[in-house]
Amino acid sequence: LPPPTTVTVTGAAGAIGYALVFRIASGQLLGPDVPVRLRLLEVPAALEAAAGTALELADCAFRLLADVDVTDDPNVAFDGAGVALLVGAKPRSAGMERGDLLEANGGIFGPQGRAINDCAADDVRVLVVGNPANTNALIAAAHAPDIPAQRFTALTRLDQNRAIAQVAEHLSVPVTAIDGITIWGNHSATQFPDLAHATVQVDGARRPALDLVDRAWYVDEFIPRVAKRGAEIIRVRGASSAASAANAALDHVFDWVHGTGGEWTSAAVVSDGSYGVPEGLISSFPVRSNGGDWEIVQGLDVDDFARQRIAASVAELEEERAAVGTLGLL
Ligand code: NAX
Repeated sequence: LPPPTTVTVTGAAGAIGYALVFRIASGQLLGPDVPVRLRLLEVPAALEAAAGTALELADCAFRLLADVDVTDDPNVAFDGAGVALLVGAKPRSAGMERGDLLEANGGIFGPQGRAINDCAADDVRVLVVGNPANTNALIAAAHAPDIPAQRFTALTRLDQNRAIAQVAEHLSVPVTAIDGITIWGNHSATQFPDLAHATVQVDGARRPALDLVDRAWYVDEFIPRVAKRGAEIIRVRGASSAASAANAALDHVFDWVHGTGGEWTSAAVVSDGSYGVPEGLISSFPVRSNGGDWEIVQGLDVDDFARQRIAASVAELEEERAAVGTLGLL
């Protein structure tokens, strides 16, 4: 077996963290032949709970788990990290303005970005899950000048997986029949789940998804349902998505590390100006990985409908960037 890869999980005592770390230790993040060293970062008040999770990790006797450290010091947590999963964030509390939320998270993601810059492996892969994920990733990247911004990404794979599941259910086909869905923009209710390039395998033929569904279903049901699925889960389950978010984080990193082959998926990555998204914003795109960096899929036709939807979500990202810029967080 190769030497272990250090995987840092922040917010490890939280709901997503608990759904994540056992699967990482069992090999579902990096593959069945890659040992991992887990570093769990928590706030002081949750260190004891994270230590309890570490006891349970030991009790699994995972073949691939080299060791587990629990700490509240970002410099210790990110030391040598090859993968950093930034899950811990400040949730929006009652009466909190968006500016307050951005500022509170800037206080987390700025110092963590700095610690990643100073301590992580040169080729670290960073995935931000904690909301507002895109802008938190932007803040972390801004504090890590020595690490290419391409190494900082945010999670929209859960939205992608939700979109696939909705189409599969609507058309009564297996999820494996569906290809070419894209999530554009912000991981928020303004996101655009795009079916324009999606295809579905039916009766041995690959057909455009938009030939198989009504326009009204696409625009009035599918798009809002995917964009607001997080709220639906909270309403029905009584708690926010945790296992599905952890699962999507595993998918994101697994594909980034192992490559996507010909298919594309969605991830929020730093814009190079593609599709009119201002350079430097961390926005969701159709992406492929060759096992090294994510690459934005080029040359897709974007019609007026899609252009407007993408622009609306990107406008929100620009507002968030301007707000954190004004707060001195970039
Ligand atoms: P929990 O509140 O269960 O856990 C968060 C944990 O983070 C807590 O244990 C807390 O102590 C810790 N934490 C807070 N500040 C920290 C810091 N500075 N350093 C280290 N740890 C810190 O939330 P959970 O349900 O696990 O969700 C975590 C985040 O994921 C939230 O921001 C949530 O909004 C976001 N989500 C993102 C999704 C996505 O697709 N991008 C979907 C699911 C989820 O809503």
